[in-house]
Amino acid sequence: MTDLAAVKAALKTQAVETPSWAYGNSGTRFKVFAQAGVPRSPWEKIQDAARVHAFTGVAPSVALHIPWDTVEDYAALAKYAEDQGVRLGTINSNTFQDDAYKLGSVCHPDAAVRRKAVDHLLRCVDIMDATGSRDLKLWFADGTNYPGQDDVRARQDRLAEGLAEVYARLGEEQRMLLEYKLFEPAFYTTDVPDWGTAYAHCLGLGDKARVVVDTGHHAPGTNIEFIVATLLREDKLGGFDFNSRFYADDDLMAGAADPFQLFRIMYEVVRGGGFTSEVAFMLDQCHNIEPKIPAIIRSVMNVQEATAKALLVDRDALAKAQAAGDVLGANAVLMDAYDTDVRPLLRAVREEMGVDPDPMAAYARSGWAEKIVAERVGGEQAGWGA
Ligand code: PSV
Ligand code: MN
Ligand code: MN
Repeated sequence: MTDLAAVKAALKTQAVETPSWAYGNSGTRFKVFAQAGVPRSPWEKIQDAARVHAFTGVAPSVALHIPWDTVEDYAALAKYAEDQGVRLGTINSNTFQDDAYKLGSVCHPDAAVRRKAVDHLLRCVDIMDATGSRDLKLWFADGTNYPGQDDVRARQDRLAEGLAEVYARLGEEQRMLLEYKLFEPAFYTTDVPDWGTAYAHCLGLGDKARVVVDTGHHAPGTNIEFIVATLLREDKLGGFDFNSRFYADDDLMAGAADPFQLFRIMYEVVRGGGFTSEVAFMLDQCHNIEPKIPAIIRSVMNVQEATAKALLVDRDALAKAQAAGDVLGANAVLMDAYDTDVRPLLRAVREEMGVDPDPMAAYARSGWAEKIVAERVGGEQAGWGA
């Protein structure tokens, strides 16, 4: 039997971080479809993130992306976020948009380009000091397109050297989260293509370096929950970038493509003792054709639903069936939890938290969408590439 009160209590502590870039305009390499009312600055992105938290109760922080979210005074931005009811979370670095990075950033063959990239990462840690952020999330677009283009092994050495310099700059409470991605923009080799490479670098660096699992960054058919179980077992799982994929790095709403996979991942998190603040639950999504704020609210709710189902797994019954070699019985225990309609439970949890039981409807009624369309006119709209 699962303890329903404990499940509710756990759900109330969940925190899903939303990404500043999901609030801005984004698109594919073919077209960016501009939406009315989209934030024109980091300050306005924070306003929108605060709405997501207000209506869900479980999205208390917003991740920044530097330099997209450049401001003069980061402490003031942190204070502004607090006044809005959220806080600034993970700092994401960006070493992929300058011309200098055509052949890579921290793995580039030219030491001057590597210096520029590492300096940017160090600057990100300065920003973390000002914002009070715990985590620096590193994703590198580095790699090669053609066999022989560069020395693949030397690139690993350059990567290790750059990471070590940044790691040494971290404060006591700060962490480095290293994100892997199978391919894109590089197509032949990617310098951090998989969890094993990320794990090896993190292991070499030390306890403050952890792997981040972006659910969209694997080959089709990859058993992501196995990776999660392994990283948790090694105490090296730093967090997630949740999103959905059908084909590659699609960045669609979490839980939209494969809610069963999200449940299986969350089960391993719960099973592995990862349902703590040590594991950061983040979204990494782009809403190109759908309204952004409701899409982010929906994504947060999808993560909550997967979590609720994972918490509902009758672990005693599962352990018994597993120990008895009862294949079908064990599978049935897991499926019983997955097949539970957790929406009434989550409505009750929200009511107890003082949040509207139906966040989507509450947001629609709030008038925020109309207000930002009316007020946010003119200026540069901020988003991917801004
Ligand atoms: C690029 O693939 C990417 O989507 C990575 O997942 C990063 O986390 C994100 O961009 C932000 O840099
Ligand atoms: Mn990501
Ligand atoms: Mn990605």
